[in-house]
Order: sequence, then structure tokens, then C-alpha cells
Amino acid sequence: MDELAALKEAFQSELASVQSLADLQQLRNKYSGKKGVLTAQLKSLSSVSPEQRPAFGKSLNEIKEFVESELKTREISFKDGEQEKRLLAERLDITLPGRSVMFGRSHPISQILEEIKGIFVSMGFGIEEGPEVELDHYNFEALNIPKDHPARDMQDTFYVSNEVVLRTHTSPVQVRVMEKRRPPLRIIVPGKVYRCDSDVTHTPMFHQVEGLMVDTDVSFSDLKGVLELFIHNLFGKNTPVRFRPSYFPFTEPSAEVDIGCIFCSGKGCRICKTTGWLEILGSGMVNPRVFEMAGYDPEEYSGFAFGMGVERITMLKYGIDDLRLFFENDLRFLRQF
Ligand code: 2U9
Repeated sequence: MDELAALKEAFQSELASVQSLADLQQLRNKYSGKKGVLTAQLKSLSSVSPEQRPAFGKSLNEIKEFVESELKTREISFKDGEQEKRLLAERLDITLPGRSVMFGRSHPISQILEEIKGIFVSMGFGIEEGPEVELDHYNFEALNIPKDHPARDMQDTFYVSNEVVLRTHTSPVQVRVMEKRRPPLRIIVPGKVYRCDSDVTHTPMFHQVEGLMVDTDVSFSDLKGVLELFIHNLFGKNTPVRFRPSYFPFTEPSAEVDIGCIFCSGKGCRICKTTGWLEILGSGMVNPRVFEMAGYDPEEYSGFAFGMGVERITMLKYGIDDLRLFFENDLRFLRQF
């Protein structure tokens, strides 16, 4: 019985020095575990004399209950403490203002590109794309651009090798499509083009949309009708349009297309250089020599082609006066569109 009393005292003093849940588990194993001291006492019950056995058993049970209830109480108080610590560490201040989510948007060039594509698609044009690294043959030769043409100069074109260039326009894609398909053809070709040019109004890479329509009996009035409809869709139906004679090796006759200045309504200002007109497109009837080289019979087919610079159109549409803003990725600029 003395031994039991000493056991209880030892347990109490050890319990007082427990610092953590792990310590507590060790103490539980030592006293009431399978190999614990109380279990050992229970096993030795048979060696106690029959007279003393009931009192010894009763006392042993009381100590066991006491030990287990003390261990449970300490466990709960440890767990409560730990939960309190965790709650304090994880505390959220729900009165703080929320963090706003940043939404992305497409670049102004991409927005206008999508608008241009949408207008031509609504007129029945399909969209075609092709390589940006192109053979000299498709970029120049097949478009009737002669060997001594200034565009072929190393000063104007990025040469990869003697026969390979970075395309200077998207026209080679139209040639590739003509080689693969027979008329009727009604396509636009959007994409990046490269020219060896860099100043306030030129960047080495810019975007173009070119177009091509080929069929029997396509006339200059088809060209005028399609391009006028396009311009009225993009800039408004009251925008004045004029066709001015020009020259390109790949079209004959050729015309540049102007719109009445949208900044001064044609009165004359700094942006239209006092002319009242802004140039926005190049166009013309496909040169018969280009048809011949692509394997189309120029007696059977006729067609028109056109080309525009997307950066220029975007600058005019939004009144942007510096081309470099498109490439600097300053969010204060980009967020305005
Ligand atoms: C084929 C036949 C003819 C495409 C054309 C233009 C006129 C033109 C410029 C506008 C501004 C290029 O971005 S820019 O510098 N483009 O003036 N482009 S006709 O003519 C073609 C194309 C392909 C087979």
C-alpha cells in the first residue's frame, strides 16, 4: 500500500513538470500504458495475500482512475492552449479593405486587328496566315518586285541569307495561297512584318493586314466598294473617302486611299499636314504578271489587292501621336483602351 501511495506522489510530481503533449504521452505510457507501472502492479495482484487483496485492488483502481483523469485534464488544457495560439496566429482582420483583382485586356493593336478582321469576315473574306521568315522568291520575285528595287536593298530588308528574308509585307502569303487554290478567292492576311527601319514613325516590326480578291470579272469598282464599306465600318459611315493614283509593282493600276481628316474634319491641321486628308491604305488591281507567275491565266481572272499598316490605323483611330507607345508596355498608356 505504501508503494501505491509513493507511485501516486511520483506521478503527481512528474505531471507538474510536463511541458508538452509529447511529454504527456510519455507519462501516459510510463503509468497506464501496456508496459506501464500501474499495469505491472495489476499483474502482481495475485501475489498479494488474500486478506489484503481487496483493499490493495481497490486502492490500485482508484490510483488508475486518478492517473487517467489527470492525464485527460492536462491533455485538454494543452490542446486548448495550442488552439488558442493557432487562432491568434491565423487571425484575420475582416475589416481591412479587400485587394482588388487586376484584369488583363488585349493590346490596342490587337483590338484594332480584331475589329479589322471582323469587318472583312462579315464581307465573306477568309483569314490566312503564313511564315514570317520567307524566301526571297515569295517576298519579292513572285510579286514583280525587280532585283534593283530599293525595297530589296539590305538597308531596307532584314536578310537571313542570300535567299531568305524576314518578310517585308504579308503579300507572300497571298502568293502561296494562289499556288494552292483556284479562284474564286477572297482572303485577308494579318500578321507581323519586318523592315530595317527605326525612328519616331517607324519600328523594325509592325503589323499589316493585306487582302486579295480574285474571280472572273472583278473590277476596280469592286475594289472601291469593298474598301469604302470597310472604311465606313471602321471610321463611321460619314467619313469622306478618296482614291488617289499611285504605283506598286504588284498592282496595275494602283491607288492610295485617303479619308477626310478625322482630327480637323478636313479643314487642315498639323496631323493631316494642312491637306485635310489622311492616307490609310494602298490598293490596286493585281498585276497580270503576278497572276502569270502564280499560274493564274490573266485573260480569265482579274482581282484586286490592298494593304494597310495596323499601327498607323490605330494611331489615327485613337489620336495617338507617338508610335513608340505601342511597344513600351507602359500600363498607364495601355489601360486607356
Ligand atoms: C498579291 C498581289 C498584290 C498588296 C498591296 C499595298 C497595295 C500597299 C502598304 C500599305 C501601308 C504597305 O503597311 S504598308 O506600308 N501596302 O500599299 N499592298 S496593294 O498587293 C498584293 C499583294 C499580294 C499576290
